[in-house]
Amino acid sequence: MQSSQTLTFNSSSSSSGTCSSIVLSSPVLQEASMVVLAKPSSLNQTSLLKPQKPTSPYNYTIPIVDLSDPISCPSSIVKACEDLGFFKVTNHGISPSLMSFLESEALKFFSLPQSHKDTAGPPSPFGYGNKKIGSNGDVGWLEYLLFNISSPTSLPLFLTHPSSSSLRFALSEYTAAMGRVVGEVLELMADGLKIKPRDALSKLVVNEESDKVFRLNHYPPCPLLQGLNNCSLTGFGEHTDPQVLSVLRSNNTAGLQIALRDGSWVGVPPDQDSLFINVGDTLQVLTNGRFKSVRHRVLSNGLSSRVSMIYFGGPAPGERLAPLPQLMREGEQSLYKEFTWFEYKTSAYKTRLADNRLSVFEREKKRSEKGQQLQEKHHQLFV
Ligand SMILES: O=C(O)CCC(=O)C(=O)O
Repeated sequence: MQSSQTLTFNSSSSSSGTCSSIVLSSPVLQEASMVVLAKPSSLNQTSLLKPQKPTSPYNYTIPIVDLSDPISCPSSIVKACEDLGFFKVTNHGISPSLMSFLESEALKFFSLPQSHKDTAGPPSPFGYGNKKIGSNGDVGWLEYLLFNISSPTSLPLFLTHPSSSSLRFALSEYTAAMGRVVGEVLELMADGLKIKPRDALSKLVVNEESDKVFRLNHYPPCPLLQGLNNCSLTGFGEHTDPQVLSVLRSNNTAGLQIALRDGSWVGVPPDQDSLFINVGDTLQVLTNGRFKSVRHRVLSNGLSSRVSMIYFGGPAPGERLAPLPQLMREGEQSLYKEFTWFEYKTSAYKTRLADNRLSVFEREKKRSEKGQQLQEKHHQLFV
């Protein structure tokens, strides 16, 4: 039987990263089915580590797209999106000093007293959040800042304070640069897909009205986990990103994992000089399922702090989402009902992180085809 490992903490605790109780059962700790490392916490405990699907046994190489090589870029982007929905980008032109400037400004914020940080929250949905992700019961061992960067007027109040001017400046420079990266990657993707015009995809996310969101995540160390074998924490539970594309940069602390098509998980070796691109649900729809949004999660070993910054490129709220006609083969039917980005976001906010949010937008036809396939399989097996 697979060993179960559970870590619980008091999610109402005011100091971030404070484990009030750890409950573990691992191969090492089988005899003690419950090891309480600290005072049991109140009723408000949340399990952060559930038995996870095993990680892939073989060494998987994350596809790399070298943006300085315009000849191979378009096809390698398309291949990575078809195979995995995920790739690493090198030679992206973002200066390392800009990336580390924002990282250090983020860390300055996260090292402020908890009471101070709390004034920038709770995230509804934007602002400072601590352990709770969304409003449907998801939790993780992290704290974060979530920004709506579509309009300068929607920045949270604390950022307008003079003491936040460096963070504000770093954010504005970095997110502008990320907007350019998203636009460039989507144009190269259009080249690779051989669709015209070149901005067929990029125009969705670079408009004034496009829905651009930015997130700074801080996964603090958890000293209570140190020295415990085979134990890790759910920093951010498995999910897909709803938008078109997300661009992630992290410090050199590991933790990010992606799911392969067979459902197994592989760790993404951290690389603070590179950017990582996730295909989002919207791009899956635009390509009629040719690209799949990548399921990912963060598991941390609690030893060192991880900082990640993610730019989410989404369409304008009223944008109707449907497969691009340029990508449809003759007679090909859309796998999805038509919906707007606003409708999708509204629906996504009501779901849990791990839910397949696109399923309610899939067309009946697909379901009945699936049903037919199942019936045929059943027939072959039993008749
Ligand atoms: O922190 C990371 O590396 C990934 C976080 C993530 O997936 C998210 O914020 O949506």
